[in-house]
Amino acid sequence: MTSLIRFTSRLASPLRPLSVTSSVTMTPPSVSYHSTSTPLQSLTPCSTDGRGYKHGAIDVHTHCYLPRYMEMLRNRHPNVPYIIPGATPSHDERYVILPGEDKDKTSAVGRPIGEEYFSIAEKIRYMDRHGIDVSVLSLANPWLDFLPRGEAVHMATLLNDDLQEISEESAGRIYGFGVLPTQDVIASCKEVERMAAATTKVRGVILGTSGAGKGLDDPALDPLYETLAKHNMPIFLHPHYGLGNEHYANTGHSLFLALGFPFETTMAVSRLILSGCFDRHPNLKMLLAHAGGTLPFLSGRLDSCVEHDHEMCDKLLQKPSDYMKSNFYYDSVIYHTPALKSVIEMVGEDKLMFGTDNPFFPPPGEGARSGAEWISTSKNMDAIDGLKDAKVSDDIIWRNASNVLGIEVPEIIR
Ligand code: 5CU
Ligand code: ZN
Repeated sequence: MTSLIRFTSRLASPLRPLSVTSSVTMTPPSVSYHSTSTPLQSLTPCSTDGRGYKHGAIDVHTHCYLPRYMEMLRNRHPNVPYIIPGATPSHDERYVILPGEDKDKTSAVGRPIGEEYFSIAEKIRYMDRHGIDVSVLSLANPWLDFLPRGEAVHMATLLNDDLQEISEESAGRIYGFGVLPTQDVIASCKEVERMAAATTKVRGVILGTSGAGKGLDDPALDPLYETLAKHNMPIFLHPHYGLGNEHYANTGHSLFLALGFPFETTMAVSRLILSGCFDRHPNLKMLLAHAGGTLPFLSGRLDSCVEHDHEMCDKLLQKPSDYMKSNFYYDSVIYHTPALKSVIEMVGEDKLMFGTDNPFFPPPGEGARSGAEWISTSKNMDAIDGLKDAKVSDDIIWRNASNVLGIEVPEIIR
C-alpha cells in the first residue's frame, strides 16, 4: 500500500511562495532511485578539490534519466527513444535518443550509457570531482513528449515525486526542474499547481520546444504560462528536435548538437517573443539552454527586422532584445570566453548561470565510469575563469542561480 508524504516548503526564494505548508500529497515512488547501494547522505560533503576551485558551483543544466524513466525506455524497443539491451542488465546498454538516429545509416545507432546517466550517487560523485556543490536536476530530452497523453500525465506525477524525494534526501545537494505532460495543457497546469503547493526544492520546469505539439507560441499554452508565472516557476527551455537536420549527414551527431540544437532554441524563442507572449505574461521567466542558442548574437538583427516589417513593427510593446533582458536567463554551456563575454554584454552579468549538460559529453572511452575529469565540464569552467573578473565569475558560477532559483549555498562560498 502506498503511504502518503506531506511536504513543507521552508526555503526563502524570490521565485516561489514562502513558507507554504501544504496538505497536498505526493506519492512515493515504487522504484529505487539509486542504482548503487551507497546512501546519499554519505556522499553529501562537496570536496571542492577536484580542480582546486575555491567556490562550489551551482549547476543549472544537468540531467538524469531517473530509474523509473529508464525502465520505460527499456520496454520501448524499437521506438525512439529506446534502450538497446547490454550483455547483462544495466551493463553495456546503448541509448537511442535523437530523432531519426536509427534511420541515419551514416552514424552509429545509440550511444553507450551507464550509471552516469541514471544514478544519483554517480551524479554526486561527479559533482564532488568537479567542485559542484548543488545540481538543479532535470530529466533529459525527450522528456514525456513521445508518450500518449494519459501516460504522460501519469508519468509526470511519478517522476516529479521521485525528483522531490531525491532532493529531500540529498542534504541540499540536489534541487530540481520538474517535468510536464505538455501534450495536455490543463493537466500540466494542475501539475504545476501541485508542485508549487507541495514541493520544497523543485524550482521550475524543463520544457522542450514542441509544447502541446504545435510549438511554444501556440496560444493553447497560455494557461500554462500564466500558471508558471503566477508561481514564479521559470521554464528551463531545452532543445531536442534539431533544426536544419537534413544538412547534417556524414557528421555523426556533431552538427546536430552543435548547430541543430541551438538553431532550434533560437527559432522557438524568437517565435515566442514575436507572438507577444511576454506582453501577456510579463512575469514569465525562462532559462535558455546553451546560452540561448544563437539568439543573443542575433538580437540586433531581430530588432531591426521587426522594426522594419510593417506586419510586425507595432505588434509588441518592446523590442525583442528588451524581452531577452527582462524575461530570460542563459546557461553558460558554450565553452568559449568570447561568447560568454558577448552574452554578458548583451543581457548583463546577472543573467548567466553555470551549467554542464552532464551526463552528456562524457570523457572519451571508459572515463565516465573511472571517475576521470570531464573535459567538457572543465572547459566550461575555464571559459568562465577566462573572463578574468572574480565577481562576474562568482555571479555565473553560483550567485545568480542562488538568487534567482532561491538555492541555499553553503556558508563557505557566500
Ligand atoms: O549528446 C546529446 O545527444 C545531447 C542530448 O541529447 N541532450 C543534451 O542535453 N545534450 C546532449
Ligand atoms: Zn542538456
